[in-house]
Amino acid sequence: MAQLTTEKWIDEIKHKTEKVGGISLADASEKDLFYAICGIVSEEMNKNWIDTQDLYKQTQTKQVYYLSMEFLIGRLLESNLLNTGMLDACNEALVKMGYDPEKVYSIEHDAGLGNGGLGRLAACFLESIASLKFAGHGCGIRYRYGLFEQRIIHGHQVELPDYWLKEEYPWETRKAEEAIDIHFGGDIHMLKKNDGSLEFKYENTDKVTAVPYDVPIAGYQNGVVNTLRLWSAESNSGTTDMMSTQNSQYFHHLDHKHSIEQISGFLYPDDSGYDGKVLRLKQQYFLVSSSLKSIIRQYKKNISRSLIHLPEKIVIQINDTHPSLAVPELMRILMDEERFGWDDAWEITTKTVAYTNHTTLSEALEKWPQDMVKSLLPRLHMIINEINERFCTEVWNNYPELQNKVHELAIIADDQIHMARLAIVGSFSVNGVARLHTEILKKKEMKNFYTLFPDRFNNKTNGITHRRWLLQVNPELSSLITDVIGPQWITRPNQLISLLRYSRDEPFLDRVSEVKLRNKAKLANFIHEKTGITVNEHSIFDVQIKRLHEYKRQLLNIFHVIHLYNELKDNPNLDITPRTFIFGAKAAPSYYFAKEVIKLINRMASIINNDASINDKLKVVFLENYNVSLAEKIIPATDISEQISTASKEASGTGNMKMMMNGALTVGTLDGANIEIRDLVGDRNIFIFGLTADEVLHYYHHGGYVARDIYNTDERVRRILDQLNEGAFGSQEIEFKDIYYHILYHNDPYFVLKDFDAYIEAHELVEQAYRDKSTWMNMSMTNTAYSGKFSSDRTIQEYASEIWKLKRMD
Ligand code: 26V
Repeated sequence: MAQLTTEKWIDEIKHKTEKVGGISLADASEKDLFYAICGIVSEEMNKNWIDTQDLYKQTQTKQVYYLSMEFLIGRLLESNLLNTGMLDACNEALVKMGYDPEKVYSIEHDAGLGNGGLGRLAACFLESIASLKFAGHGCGIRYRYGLFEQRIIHGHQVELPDYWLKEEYPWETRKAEEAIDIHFGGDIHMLKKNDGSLEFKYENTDKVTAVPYDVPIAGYQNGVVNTLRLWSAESNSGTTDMMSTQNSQYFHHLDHKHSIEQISGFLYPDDSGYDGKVLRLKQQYFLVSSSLKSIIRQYKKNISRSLIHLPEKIVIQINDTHPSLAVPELMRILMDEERFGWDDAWEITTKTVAYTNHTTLSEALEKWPQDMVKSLLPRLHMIINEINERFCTEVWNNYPELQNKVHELAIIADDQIHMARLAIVGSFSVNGVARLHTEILKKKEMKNFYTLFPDRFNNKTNGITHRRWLLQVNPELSSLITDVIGPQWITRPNQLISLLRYSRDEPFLDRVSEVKLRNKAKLANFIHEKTGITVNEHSIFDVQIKRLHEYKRQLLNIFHVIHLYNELKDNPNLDITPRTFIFGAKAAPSYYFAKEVIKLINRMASIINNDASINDKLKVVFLENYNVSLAEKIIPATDISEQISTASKEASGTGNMKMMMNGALTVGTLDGANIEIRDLVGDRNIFIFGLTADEVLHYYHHGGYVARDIYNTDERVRRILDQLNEGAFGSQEIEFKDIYYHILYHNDPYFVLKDFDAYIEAHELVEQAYRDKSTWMNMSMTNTAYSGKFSSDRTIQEYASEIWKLKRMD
């Protein structure tokens, strides 16, 4: 891409603010500069955007569409500058003009269109797809409200709406002329035609207009610009036409308009518990129908009028079951609109759709009540019924050994539609997101389906874009890396392995450790600014940042903190390395227990941070409103990465990869991708503790764990639980009693007490290791060196060659 010099940048910024914004540079605010720079970058990307799409058209190359209810993209300005090769010059220009680039970039409101790992993965994938020159695009929803903004008030989580579109969003282009009509409800009439075929007519449907807003996704300095298409729900009858009608009609019309706009109104904030809300089902169909229709429209325009060869040119990857209505919707389009018979339509559909599973937690598995689907999507309901009938018959006739399992396999059972089963039956690929997770799917959770379709199942261990999560967020470490191994790692992340040659090079490690210290000092400043808490940058920064969920066991972490606090109260002279425990976590608004844990963390923070006798040996910080931008500040400053889920529960984890890449050491269970991290770095370079997945699953199936036994025998545990029960940390005695009861009377379903001892021991090893700086830095560098495997470039390369069958565009 054209390189602007620093001087040229200053001219361009001046031109944009004055000529386009109508403000003289002298009066321009940081916000004015932000929009001016976005304009310059957009112009630069637009040229390539058009060329890229032209190229795809001309070459008729196969394209992947990644359908996802979530794209957690965060801010885009800095990454767009980086990927267009303009970051350094822009930074220099801003500094020359007397501005702090970071301040200017932070004007951008995070696009928080996701809950957590699943949504951030989708964003990392888009970056890698473009950087590897694959023809691939995202399809999602342009929610007017993203994930709620979290405030901590008196230690409690309070949710505020995230109206991220309050100010103009500089990266989107509204494509009104490409709008699509979506139909809900209505009556279906079946007509028998002369040739014996059936025709389905829909009447009295509710029509919703889906308007696309396109966001460009730039590859890393390669001229590729792909598209993230976000759909917005609009009602197409104008309000002004209604002004003259009767009052009551007018209000009815407004109501109707409002209910349509609600479809893309807000992102559901719950990434744990499935909840059969009709609006969520509407959102899913809205995404699926508008995306498929627009994909097919383009296919017809650019490739062929007939869809018979669709699977050769198009692949649709569905991100969890949320877009799994893609299966019956594609069937509907092929049969009712394109006039294919069932068998051909089924063949095309099941060769086009591929499904990724992201969780085995039973409470997150989607099931929709049949009645709800029937009234909202009558034609899809008929098709799902037919898929189910045919599938069950096939199992019954051809798999005698599964005859007694038909109820567990059936897509419709007990009046519910099981979306994971629909997705498996209707697609050609089913993948898990880390080795252990895929094994659990095959051997346990989806065992019967694996018997039926062994070739469909495959693993694609997650990854993260190292360009954002190392190069962009940790520029100083990145430039040290480039100094010793050259810049090729930016496009060939496996080359980070060459860092092993420097993992005992003391002068190099000293420089790396100085960078870490500066990153920590910077985070310490930020913490002070935001919370008033003073933290020591020489303390161990021990970090747990992720959604708050029982299975992720923030409770185990805070029990460790309470334990250390108790020890220090007993023995104030205890010689421990100072620690700063940093938490960031949002709880689903309706998740009572998760909110209790947030309260407990905040309460311990205020007790410990204000206890002079602790002498600054312990600090606890809860940073509110954890999001992508906050993660970018915390990760480069992390020493210890807490990945302590109950084994078998965390499908993969991706925060673990981000922190490892930035030189943090993992304290973790043998769960998700932690196992693959351990396999690479070896036991010496990671702190593994606790039950294995097999042990956890064994307890679930056969019993044998009694939490109270641990309470009775481990006095450290008893002390903590008694403190909670007796109100030692509560402002009233009753506070935190529920945690006590939950653990002892529900028998500690996530094995917090069971793993407590091993966890404490792991942290004692952390403490010892930290005392020997050169060992620590060697371990840290070893982690960075092996982290190349966890680049999403590797993951995407695997999807592309093993599932999508795409070739790079070079
Ligand atoms: C479920 C629901 C249900 C109700 C409404 C909203 C909603 C949103 C998301 C989900 C599914 C959550 C599944 C998920 O996020 N899984 C995470 O995926 C990551 C990427 O593969 C993986 O690293 C994490 O381990 C896994 O928990």
